[in-house]
Amino acid sequence: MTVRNDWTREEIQALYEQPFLDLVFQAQQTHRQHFDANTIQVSTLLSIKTGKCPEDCKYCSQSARYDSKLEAEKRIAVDKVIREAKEALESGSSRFCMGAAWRNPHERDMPYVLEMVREVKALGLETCMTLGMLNQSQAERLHEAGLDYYNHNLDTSREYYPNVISTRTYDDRLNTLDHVRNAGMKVCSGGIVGLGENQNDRIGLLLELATLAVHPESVPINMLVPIEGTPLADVEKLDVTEWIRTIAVARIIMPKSYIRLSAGRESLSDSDQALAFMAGANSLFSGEKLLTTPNAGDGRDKQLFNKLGLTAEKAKPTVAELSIDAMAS
Ligand code: SAM
Ligand code: DTB
Ligand code: SF4
Repeated sequence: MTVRNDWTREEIQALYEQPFLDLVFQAQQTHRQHFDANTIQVSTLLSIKTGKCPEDCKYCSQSARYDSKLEAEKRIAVDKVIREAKEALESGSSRFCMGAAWRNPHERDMPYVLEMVREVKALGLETCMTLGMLNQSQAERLHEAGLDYYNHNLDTSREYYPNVISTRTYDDRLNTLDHVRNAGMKVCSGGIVGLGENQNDRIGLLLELATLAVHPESVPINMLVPIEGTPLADVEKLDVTEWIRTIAVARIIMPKSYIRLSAGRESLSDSDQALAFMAGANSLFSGEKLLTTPNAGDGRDKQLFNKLGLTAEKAKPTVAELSIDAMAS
């Protein structure tokens, strides 16, 4: 089956509204055409600058505009990042994702983030960053330093977006994705469900992602983690089957992308997560913490992987390791 970038809203809606078991079955069939069904890509997240963010994303613990009681932390030192990355590698992660609560990186931050990328890459981990909006030159410098992925989410549909964020536009986000793509990096972009949006908005988000000129290689589907003090703290909890439907449709319409179980796993049962894997999810964040909120944790994930017979995708060997192998053979 070829990868399509011309999906229509009607097609996506028809997929989304199928009987649940038909949808999950179709997603699993698509999944098996492109991936090993029992291998999950595991990433670790680290917050490299926490809180006091000038943006007003209504879900976020890190926005300076809401009283979320979060303890802010200035940009952390490069050696601390390296220590955390080594631990992530030892615990079985293949990708290390560094996030900062910025609207965009300032030029004074660039030497530090570039150094972080170089050092983490040298450990043999894939590198990912999420630092807010990027201009073309910043994207190019990150790529040159060895950044593999840049995460920047569309978050929701174009129509619902103004209810969630007012300080940057939907087109600002698409421009950053263009800069990342033009610089030659892989794109990680997805969204959040459970923001109070309706089904049409979840379909709208999927439509935007699946009609990008090139699909994001990684598509995180976050489930809102309600944060006390933020405007979305008391939004009605979305039924978990809607999250699974969103994952399943993402799998069908972006068949070669990694679909990532992101925020929200901590509150889900093992069987909900198994259903998400059945629906084609094949990537997750490991560790006790996401950026600021608790995550499922390594112990629980190890049990889940054992119970379901899943294995973590191996980190790709570094260029240095490859040449040592070549010399030895
Ligand atoms: N500040 C950068 C930015 O927004 O571009 C990077 C970090 S930001 C925390 C990355 C993504 O995490 C957001 O786009 C959003 O999709 C997700 N996220 C943040 N807070 C969340 C929450 N409370 N529940 C679920 N997802 C959340
Ligand atoms: C993404 O889509 N989800 C991750 C990652 N990209 C950076 C972040 C989730 C954050 C959840 C809330 C928190 O821990 O602050
Ligand atoms: Fe800032 Fe990112 Fe949180 Fe928005 S999601 S408030 S940009 S840290």
